[in-house]
Amino acid sequence: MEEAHRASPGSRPPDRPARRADRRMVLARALQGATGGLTMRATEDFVRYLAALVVLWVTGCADPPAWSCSRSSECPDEQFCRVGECVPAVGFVQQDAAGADTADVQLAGCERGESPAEGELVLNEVLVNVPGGDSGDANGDGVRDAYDDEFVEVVNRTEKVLDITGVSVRNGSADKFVFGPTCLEPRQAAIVFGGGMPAEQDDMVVRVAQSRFAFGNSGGSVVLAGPGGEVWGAINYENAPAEALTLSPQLDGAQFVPHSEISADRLTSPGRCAGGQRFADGCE
Ligand SMILES: [Ca+2]
Ligand SMILES: [Ca+2]
Repeated sequence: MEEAHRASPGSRPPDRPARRADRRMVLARALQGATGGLTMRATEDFVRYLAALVVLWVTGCADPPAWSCSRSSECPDEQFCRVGECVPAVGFVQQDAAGADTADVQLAGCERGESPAEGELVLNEVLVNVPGGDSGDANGDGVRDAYDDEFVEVVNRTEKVLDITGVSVRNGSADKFVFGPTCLEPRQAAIVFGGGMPAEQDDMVVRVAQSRFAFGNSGGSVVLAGPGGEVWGAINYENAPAEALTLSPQLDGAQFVPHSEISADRLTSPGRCAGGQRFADGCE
C-alpha cells in the first residue's frame, strides 16, 4: 500500500521508447553526416557501442556516494534521508545539522530572544498518519513518503522573539529532535519534518528530525519539551486519521481535532494556519 504512492523509477511514459528511438535516429544521422562513408547500420552499431560505454561508465565508475539522497526511499533499510545524507533511523544524534547553515545561528543560542515561558511556545499541529496521494507530500519534496512527510509544528504565539535553543520534540519519551541555537520570530512557526529534503521557507523555521519519528498510526503521543525536559505540550492519540491533527481553536485550544474539521479542503498546513494564512497575519 505504501509503495503504491511512491514514484516508480521503472515506469516511463508510453511514448518514451519512441522518443528515444527518434533521438537515436537523429544522432545516427548526425554521425552519418560527420563520418560520410558509413552506412546507417554501421552508424547505429557505433551509437550502441557509445551507449554501452556510457552505461559502463555510469555503473562502474560514477556511482553516486552511498550517503547521497533526497528522500528516505533512496536509503538502505534501517536508514533515513536527513538533509541529503542517509543516516541511521534509530538513535539520537545530538546535533542540529540543518540549523548549522542558517543565519540566525549563534553559538550561545538566540541572544536577542527570550527563553519561552510555559504556554508561549505551542504544539499546534502534528502529522502522524501521512495521507495518500499528493496531499501527503507535506515536506514539499515532490514525493509522498509515509515517514519523511510526518511533521510537528510548533508556534511562537507571542509578540516577542523566543530563544528555542534546546527545545525538543519527542515520540513518547524518545527525543527525535532538539533545536540547536535558534531564534523564533513573533507569531512564527517551526516545523520539524520526519525526513527528506524539505524546501527552506523564509517565513518559518524548517528542520528535519535527527532520528526518524516513526509515529504509530494506531496510537502514541507527540511531546514538546523545554530545554530542561519540562513538558510544554502533548497530544495522545488513537487510530489517527490520514490527515494532520491540529489544536482547536488554533494556537490556544485545549484539544486536537482532524485538520479538515477546521479547514474542509486541507489535510495539513505545515508552518501556516489551517486555512493557509501566515500566523503573523492571524488565523481568522
Ligand atoms: Ca514528501
Ligand atoms: Ca498548521
